[in-house]
Amino acid sequence: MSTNTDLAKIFHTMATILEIKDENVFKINAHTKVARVLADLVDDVGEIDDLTSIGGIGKSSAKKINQYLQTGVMQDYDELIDSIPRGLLDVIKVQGLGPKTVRLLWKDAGVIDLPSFRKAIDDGKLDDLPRMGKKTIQNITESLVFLESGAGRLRIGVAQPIAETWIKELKKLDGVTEIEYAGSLRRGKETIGDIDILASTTDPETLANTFCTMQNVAKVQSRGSTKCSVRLESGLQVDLRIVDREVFGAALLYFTGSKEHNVMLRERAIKQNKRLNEYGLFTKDETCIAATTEEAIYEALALPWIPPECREDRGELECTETPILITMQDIHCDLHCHTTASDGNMSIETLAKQAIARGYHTIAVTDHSQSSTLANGLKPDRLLKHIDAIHEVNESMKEITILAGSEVDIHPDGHLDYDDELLELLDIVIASPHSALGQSSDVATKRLVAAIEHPLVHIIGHPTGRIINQRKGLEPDMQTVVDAASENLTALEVNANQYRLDLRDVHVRAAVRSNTMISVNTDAHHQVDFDQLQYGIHTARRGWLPPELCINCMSHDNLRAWLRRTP
Ligand code: DGT
Ligand code: CA
Ligand code: CA
Ligand code: ZN
Repeated sequence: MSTNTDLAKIFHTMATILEIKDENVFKINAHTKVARVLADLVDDVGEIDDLTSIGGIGKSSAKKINQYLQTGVMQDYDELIDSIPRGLLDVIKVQGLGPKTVRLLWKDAGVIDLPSFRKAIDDGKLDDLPRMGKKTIQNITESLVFLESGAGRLRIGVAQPIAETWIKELKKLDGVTEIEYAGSLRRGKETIGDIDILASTTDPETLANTFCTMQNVAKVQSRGSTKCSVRLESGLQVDLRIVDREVFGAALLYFTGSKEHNVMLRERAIKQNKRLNEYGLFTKDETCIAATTEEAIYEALALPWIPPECREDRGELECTETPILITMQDIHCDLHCHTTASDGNMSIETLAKQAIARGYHTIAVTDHSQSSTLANGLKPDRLLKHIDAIHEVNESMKEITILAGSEVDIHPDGHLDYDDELLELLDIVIASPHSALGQSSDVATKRLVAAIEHPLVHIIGHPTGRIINQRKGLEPDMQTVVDAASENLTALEVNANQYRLDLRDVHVRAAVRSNTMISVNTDAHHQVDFDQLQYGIHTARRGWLPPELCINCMSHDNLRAWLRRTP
């Protein structure tokens, strides 16, 4: 995509966000105008000396464009996309919804993303809203589930619910004995190219028929007795393979991938005078050694069963035992959550109740610090009152420990957004980068290390600040960051939000290798955000994280001791 189109899209998005936020109409129109001018521009915008010579582009827009051309980021844009629930940009892609309606849905019906939109519809919350007739709602419901995120690869948070719905539906059919999703989705990758479903059935005809006529199938690309492929209205492709029950394990292994992992397994088989394919593991004279389960095949290859998340040719064939990886059940607390004090929509009590419902022993309230003005960050006097309020609720709720914390901005030069005297009053301090995410790798490394070395910081929140499909974020030297964290007993976060997944899988792997503590948190702003934990767990498992290296897996007392640690 050319720079002109990129920039046009950015200005268009900024206009949309400003409109959702009900900002000044002149400001909105100015952004829309710049987007149009850029889209129509014949010359490459980078070649133009004085941008203000173009009609419709004023001084401030020119400044933003130049910043983007020089650094690859636009501060204003980054700040704006952080200033509303990110999922609203998905909601606005629903046919027929304008910014005004989206604002209404957000403010009056608590809609923040597609899942909460669906829930609001199901709960009948939209029935009372103006401009939301029964027919509109019906149309929305139909297109909603399959809405894509825009860029080529779908976020796991979009693909996984679709796959789960399909599996649940198809499982009900007579004759189906096995059905699972495979491919990158089973490996828990952060983005998904297409969905691969694998099944065994005594009635392939019914399964294929149902599969090809599922709701929102736009096109049946191929339909055979062993393989069907469909494309949804959103463009997403779903493949179904039907295999004999006896070889389900071999097929599951093959179609889970990754290709690289498969290649390594095949080579290993050859070295042992065997042959591996999607039908099983065979001897030279074609006798089947194993095929029904993955475990049996790995075992026959003298390997432990390898969890799907580790099947990426990242050293997994050297394992002598199945690596012990973190699971959802190992998580006993959430240490990064927001309330109405900054940009969340839950009260301290609601937050605590959510945590109790999940069986947690501890929840940390970590609202934004003063420099995050767009997120309604707390000035010192408000923070002091907030700390008291949190401690008060903590006293009143015996079932759970509520920690008074803060998500403190790490300034571009590495210093923190509050003084030490204030930080000392907090039970837990998360330090996160929110601004200047386009700075050079060197500066970014120094910035993060400075925060890591700060004696009052417990966790570095979403260390790179990347947003999947939207923003690259910082690119520090991760080994240096990880080593500093390990040395200073600072934990690095795996932010479980499906847009972030930050640290990402390979970073977690580096951290694990250096014995660095990790904290998997949801960064919940709304109740539904707690359900994103699964994506953080996938990412952590892809980084081979064992529960021992995750502070969220500690017992109540061990966590308290860890938080009070002196480095
Ligand atoms: P994606 O869909 O791009 O997110 O990634 P995958 O890993 O789901 O890849 P996909 O959908 O093309 O194929 C699913 C799995 O099938 C893949 O992980 C491994 C297996 N597979 C597909 N094509 C080949 C191939 O040519 N050779 C081998 N060894 N395996 C293959
Ligand atoms: Ca796939
Ligand atoms: Ca596929
Ligand atoms: Zn943050």
